[in-house]
Amino acid sequence: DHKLPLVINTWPFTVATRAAWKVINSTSGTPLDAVEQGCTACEVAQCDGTVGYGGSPDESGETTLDAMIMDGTSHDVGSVGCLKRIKSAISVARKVMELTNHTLLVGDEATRFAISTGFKQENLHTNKSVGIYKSWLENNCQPNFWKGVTPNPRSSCGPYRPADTCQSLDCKQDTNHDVSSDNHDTIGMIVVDKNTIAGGTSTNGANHKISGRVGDSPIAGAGLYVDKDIGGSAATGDGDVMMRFLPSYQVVESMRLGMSPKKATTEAIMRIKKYYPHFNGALIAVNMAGEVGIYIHCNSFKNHCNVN
Ligand code: SD4
Repeated sequence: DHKLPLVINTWPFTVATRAAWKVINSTSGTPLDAVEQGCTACEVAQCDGTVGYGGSPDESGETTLDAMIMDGTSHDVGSVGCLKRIKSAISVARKVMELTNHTLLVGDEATRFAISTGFKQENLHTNKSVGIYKSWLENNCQPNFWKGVTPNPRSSCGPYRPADTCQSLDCKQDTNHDVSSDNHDTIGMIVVDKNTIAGGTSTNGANHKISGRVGDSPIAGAGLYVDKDIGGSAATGDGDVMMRFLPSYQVVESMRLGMSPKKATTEAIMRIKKYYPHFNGALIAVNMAGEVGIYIHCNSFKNHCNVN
């Protein structure tokens, strides 16, 4: 017996869940408002250092943000990728959805759009992000996202060492990504009430990404997908790998064919695992009856595996 309304999100980001719940439980609250407020709470709280400002500096030391919001009734989507110098990524995404005919704006131009709609431009650095960046520079700039040796005119370190000479275990996996349970947490949130469904994502991406990198979180069908006739799904984890499979769309389509949320998330993860056995990632899903399913692929996400 599942009760609506319902809020689910990735990770134990209860500050976000509570903020969304407060909105959806009020008389005028809509799932879209709840998603925006929920993800905003995480951006303000800098959940796990991987949502909002002050986390995951890229190769040049800058924090950039990815976010998306989707309306399951109209099928409207608004997204920002590699958003710079603006803290409220999910709210800018909502402005993209509501004020424009576009779906995704990126980089400095997304910043310009945000400023034109009233957002404040701010530095996203914190002492913590500067510290993470400095220690990375001091540790020979281990190239997280390059395949092999790369002369590096792009940042102040380099030339890079080849990935296979590094000592860490991660280097021996199929991807060079710096993935640990501390470095890959997106908020993906879905809110369902008896009328409709909405979803959102927000993240500062991956530590030491190549400047300009956009992950899965702002890509419809990859980081998130919602459909009022079926339900919704959201992803967290190694977005560079996961976005190749549009897993959130896959989950919703599997549920459309009759799979439970649990089975659909399991199946979508298995498709990725077949090609990338060591990737880190998880999917959450809910159908319009309020039935929930999640599947976590355990690698460095292993601390979270007991919920499978
Ligand atoms: C990304 N998927 O940018 C995001 C990060 C993440 O759990 O979800 N971490 O690749």
